This record gives sequence, structure tokens and C-alpha cells, in this order.
Amino acid sequence: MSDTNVPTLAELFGPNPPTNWGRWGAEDEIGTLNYLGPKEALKGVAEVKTGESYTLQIQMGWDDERGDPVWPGRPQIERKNVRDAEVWARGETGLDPYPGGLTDADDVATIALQGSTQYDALGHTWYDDQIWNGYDSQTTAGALSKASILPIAEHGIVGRGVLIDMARHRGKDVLDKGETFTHEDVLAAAEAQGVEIRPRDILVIRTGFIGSWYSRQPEEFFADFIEPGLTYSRELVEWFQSMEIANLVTDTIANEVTTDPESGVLLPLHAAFLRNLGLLMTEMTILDELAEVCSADGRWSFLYTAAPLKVVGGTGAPVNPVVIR
Ligand code: UVW
Repeated sequence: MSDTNVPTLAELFGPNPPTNWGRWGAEDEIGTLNYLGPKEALKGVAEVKTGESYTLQIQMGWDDERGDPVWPGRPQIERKNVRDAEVWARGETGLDPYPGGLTDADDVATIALQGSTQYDALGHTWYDDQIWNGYDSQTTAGALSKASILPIAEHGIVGRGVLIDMARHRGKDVLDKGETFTHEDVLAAAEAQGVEIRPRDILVIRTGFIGSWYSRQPEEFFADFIEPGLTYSRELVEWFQSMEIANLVTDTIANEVTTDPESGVLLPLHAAFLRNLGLLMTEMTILDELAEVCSADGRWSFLYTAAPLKVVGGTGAPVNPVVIR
């Protein structure tokens, strides 16, 4: 026990926690993405019936005053034009006019790579000095030399996605702050929706929380900050492992209830999933429109594709997943 009476992650998980270390070799950096090959891509394609497509990324730089719903302490995106009609007119581009008269607008942005809809690198979070697959946590210093977002981005993510609308299942637009659910709740919601969660699926879970950012005041959204989400248990981690779930996608900033209500540990599933299972995590998607159309025709499975940016050494990367139904 630490002096706060909150157990360490190792204490919480107990002896021999579920792990996939070594499963894909000592050099692996993509974890459960190994589950997604051509066969799984075709299982996703088989779900396409009408060809409609939906994007799951939130807008970057939605509102200058309120900003985007980033994890407390992370900076907002700062985007600014370096060339546009006015800059050209003032002669401040530092360039000669382009031969032929072409004129352009150009901009630069400073962004937190974890500050929008994003894939986490497997080396993003750890405990006890080891990241995914047993690599030393010192490999994260300066830039991730192991288990960065790059190999995930080089691979891309394509497979059968299934949406579980936990908010709708509980008769709400948005789950409450700190409201938890388990894999058994997910299975019950799937049954109620009439959809099967299959091995190697990309599991997409809607809470309504990110969507609610756009109609709530930031002070209220972040007050006593605790998101709704999955809550840790060994059985839950074993279920994800035995189902070979390839990717967990949610519409919350951190994919799980922020603080485990029983132990007080912050984000234990980040440790159990990213570090121990090598399970891909995708955060801050917006799922409200997708949930509406799935609910309207009762089809909750689809082709899911995503291509996070190829950031060398990155702890994560922004992404705009595309779902095709
Ligand atoms: C933290 O890193 C705290 O959370 P996330 O993975 O949601 O970015």
C-alpha cells in the first residue's frame, strides 16, 4: 500500500495478472493489432450493406473560448495562419509572388498529440519501470524508441467494429459522471441491441460523454473530474484477453472510469490494457450520430478503419476513424 491507502497497480492486479507479453515475440510493438489481418478486414467489409460512411473524430480547435475537451493539464491546439490574403497584401510572406499569380494560405499548429481523438501508443502508460512487452520505461525518455505510435500507424487499423450504446441501454442520453459498467453490462447491452461481439472485434462503446461537451459548460464538465466508463476487475481484463478484442474505442477522454471507485487507483485499465495486454485504445471519439443511425435500422456492426498519424517516437497520434455501414 502507498501512504494514501491506495494500492499500487501491482497490488491491485495481484500475482500473475493477465498479460500478452511475448505472445507476438520479444520485439513486438503493436500488441493486439496483430489480431487484425486480411481475414479480419474482410469480416469488416462483410458488414457493409449500404455504403454510408461516418467519421468519429471531434473537431480540432472547435471553439476559441471553450476549447476542445482535453484531459486536464493538456494544452489546447494553437493554430495560426502564416500566409493568407492579408499577409500577402501586406507583403509579409518573405516570398516573391509565385510566377503565374498563384496565391496561398498556410498555417502552423501546436497540438497535444493526445489532445484530440487519438490512438494511444502502447508505451504511453506503464508501472513498475516496464512498458508493453517488458521494454524498459527508460525507452520512453525524449521520445518513445519502443512501442511508440509509429508501428501502429504504419499498420493501420481495419476490422469489424461493433457499437455498444451503453447510454441508450441505460435509458439516458449521457451516462453520469463516474457511472461505471463492466464487460457483463457490455454483453447485456449487446444482447438487447441484437448484436454479437465476436473474437477480434473492434469494440466501440458509447457513453455520450464527449458529445455532451458541446452543450455543457466546461466548468461543470470538469468539476470533480470523473468520466463514466469501464471499471477494472480481473474478470473484465480476462474477458478482453480471451475475446482477443483488438481495439477499444470510446467517446470519453480516457476509455475508462477516471478513478476506480473501489481502490481509488487512477486509470487502472490503462495499465492492464496498454501495458499488460498490448490492447489498442482509442479515445475521445464522437459516436452520437453513428449511434442514431445504428439505432434507426438496428444494425450495430460495420467496417471500422483508422489511420493515426505516423509520428516518429509519438506517445499517441490524432486520428479520424471512418466507419462504413
Ligand atoms: C492519460 O494519459 C492520463 O490519459 P489518456 O490516455 O486518456 O490520454
